[in-house]
Amino acid sequence: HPVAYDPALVPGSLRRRAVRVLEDNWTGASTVPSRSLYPHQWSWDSAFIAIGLRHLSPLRAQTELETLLNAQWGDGRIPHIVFNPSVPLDAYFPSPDFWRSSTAGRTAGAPRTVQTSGIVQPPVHALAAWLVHRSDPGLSRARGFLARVYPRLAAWHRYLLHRRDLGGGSLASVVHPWEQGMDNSPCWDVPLSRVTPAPARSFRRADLDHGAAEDRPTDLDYGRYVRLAADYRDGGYADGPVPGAARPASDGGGGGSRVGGFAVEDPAFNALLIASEHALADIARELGAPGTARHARAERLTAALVERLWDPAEGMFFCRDVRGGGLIRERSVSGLVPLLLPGLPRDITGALVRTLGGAHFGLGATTRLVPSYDLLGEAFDPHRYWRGPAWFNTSWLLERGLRAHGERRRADALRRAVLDIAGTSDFAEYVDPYTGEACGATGFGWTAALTLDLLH
Ligand code: 9YW
Repeated sequence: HPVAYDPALVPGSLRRRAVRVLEDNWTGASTVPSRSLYPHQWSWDSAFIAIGLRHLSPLRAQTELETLLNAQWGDGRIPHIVFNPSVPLDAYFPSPDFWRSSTAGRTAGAPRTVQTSGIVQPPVHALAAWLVHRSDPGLSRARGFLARVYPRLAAWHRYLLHRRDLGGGSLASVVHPWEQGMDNSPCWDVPLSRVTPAPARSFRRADLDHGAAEDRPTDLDYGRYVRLAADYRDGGYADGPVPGAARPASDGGGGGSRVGGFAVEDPAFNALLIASEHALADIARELGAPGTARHARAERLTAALVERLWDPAEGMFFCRDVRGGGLIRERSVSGLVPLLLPGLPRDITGALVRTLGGAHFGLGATTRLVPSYDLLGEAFDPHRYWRGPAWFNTSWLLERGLRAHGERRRADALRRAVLDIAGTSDFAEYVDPYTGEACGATGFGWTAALTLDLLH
């Protein structure tokens, strides 16, 4: 039931409308994902937004990333939210008084002057910085952009590769579903079931003021998100083994970490880290240092990703539940995102392309954008957030992956679908994967930004 492209539904040029969304969401130093739902700066949103902004204003694209990096913690982490102090506390939950970064995060080096969350989001930033540089190398060199961001991005990767290797197999773990960016993915159902939810009375969800309840995560999900985040905060946002406790076992069955019951190695999070490590190598070379060691590390990480998360029988990557042990056999779009990586063996890229077009994701057959979750999965719901709807950032990543591996026809079709449906849905946050019907917020930042990128 793909949506036909109907230019009559698209007044004004698509480019002009996308630019308008980015203008409306610009705050002066960064861009909000959505004026209504998300009125602060989000980490991976800003990276995707910078990738689009570079076509509009390379200076603003650089500023977007610099603003985020100014909120980096001393231990290297880039927080998932940087709060805008002029937005009322009750506009978004969890607000700064929940995270208490400048006090609870002191040991981990949280900044004193800006309030942030204490968890992270996928590391798309070095990739974004490199693409932003390439859009206007003259301006970038004149402003010393790469020279300024390089040490910060290197510290960010160091944090993920050292402090977050909780499974002992070289990959980074996420310690909260919000860190992976696909908040209520069915992949988290089993690891989250071990978490005792915080009582519903102990917090107030601001998202339900702006979004339909049936499109959002449930109250039970939120109870568990709050418990995990509060425990992490109460432990001072410390990562890694508790002194004196057993080290995490390399089979992924370890305990011994200070963080709570949730630790997962996710394919998209790690694939983005690897793509960004390649970008960091390119940045190093541009700055006159050899990039070879970083490229080599990215290749080693690619091998670790395949060894720990690839399932040849299913033709896709799965998450690994570091606490419970073993792969989580839920088919999420996350398990296709590694197609982005240049160094994957051909049999793996071939299998990923087949899975993308097969019955579970239906791309080019029953769907035009990539659904966030298995169309045949028991938990599939075409409207509920990351449990089925199609999101534009993941389709953008897969469009790149298809193109990088010579799948031009499929890449062209996916590009066309992103542009059509972004326009007809008024730059929706996410859409029904069958009909393209808009869900969540409209005028969404990364949808507009990635539309601009694909128009160029
Ligand atoms: C929330 C801002 C963020 C995205 C996430 C998305 C959602 C925040 O919005 O999370 O309150 O649920 O899941 O990926 O960065 O756009």
